[in-house]
Amino acid sequence: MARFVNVAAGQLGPIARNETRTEVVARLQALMRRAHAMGCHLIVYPELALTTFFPRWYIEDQVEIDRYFEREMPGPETRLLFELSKQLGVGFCLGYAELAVEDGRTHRYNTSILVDRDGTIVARYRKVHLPGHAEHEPWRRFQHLEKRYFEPGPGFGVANAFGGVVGMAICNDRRWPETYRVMGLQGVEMVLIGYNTPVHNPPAPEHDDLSLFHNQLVMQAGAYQNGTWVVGVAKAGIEEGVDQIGGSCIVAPSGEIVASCTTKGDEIAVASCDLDLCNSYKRTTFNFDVHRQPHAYDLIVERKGSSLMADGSPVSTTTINQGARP
Ligand code: ING
Repeated sequence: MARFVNVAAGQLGPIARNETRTEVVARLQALMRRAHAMGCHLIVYPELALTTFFPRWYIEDQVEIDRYFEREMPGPETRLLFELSKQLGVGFCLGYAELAVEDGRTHRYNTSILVDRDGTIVARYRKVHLPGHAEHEPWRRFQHLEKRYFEPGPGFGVANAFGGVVGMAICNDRRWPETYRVMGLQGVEMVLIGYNTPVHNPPAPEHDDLSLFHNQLVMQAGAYQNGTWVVGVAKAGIEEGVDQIGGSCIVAPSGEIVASCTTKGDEIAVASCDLDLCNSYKRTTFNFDVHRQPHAYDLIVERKGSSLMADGSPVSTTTINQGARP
């Protein structure tokens, strides 16, 4: 049998610093209408999809920083998107900067929500892997201050939605295998990932030419190794002078890319995703219960950084296999 979810990757081109939420919501609505016209049940939008990617700047005034955050969701300007979602019967995944007051304390997260076809929020995820740096580093062509502006979230969950098991991750999360495996262990069948990825990575410019390759590599690997669909959606193009990759795509549990955007602007790429295609991978090659050997994996949780031998050389597998720990 088949369990089809018709999905649109709702890629955005640049969002200017002075673009209002109302203007951005109009762009999101236009993409949702196009997705609906293609028979989609779900549209996935990028990370921080309501504003420009503000962590590219060192901003000292907290009032100015907080202008990029949402205190309520839906809020007065985003409500229109929820209403269209309910009207069209198209659910969505939306990334935004969340300002939350919990137990009297203010928290700031890089967040995404999953909204069902009736316009109700069914899941919320707060980005775990915050890349970049926390202090102003003027040597960089542009900053990447997510470690300054956001707190890491508690972890990766899944939700029963769209006829299957759906999970979320955000941008840098997609580069870490733990992201997919933690959701894989919860039976995830579709992982929704928005991203804002500059072509240029100041600490490692030699990686720049590989930015699109790395984007696809990690999502294809995550999909195949966990028998899940993966939908990756870019905020693309030259945004306030910084060129960000496109490469939005929909990856099947086989690891094959079944749909992808070809521009760096507002664009949808659509696929009819049969969630039952996950089964043959989850029941054979990646039948975790039959094949995994957790007794061999404890370093993954015990150790944050990789340990190096006294002379600075990496720990040899021989050392680990003998159980001796340097
Ligand atoms: N952006 C980038 C990402 O992980 C980055 C940061 C770029 C890390 C290039 C490594 C190399 O896709 C966000 N927002 O995480």
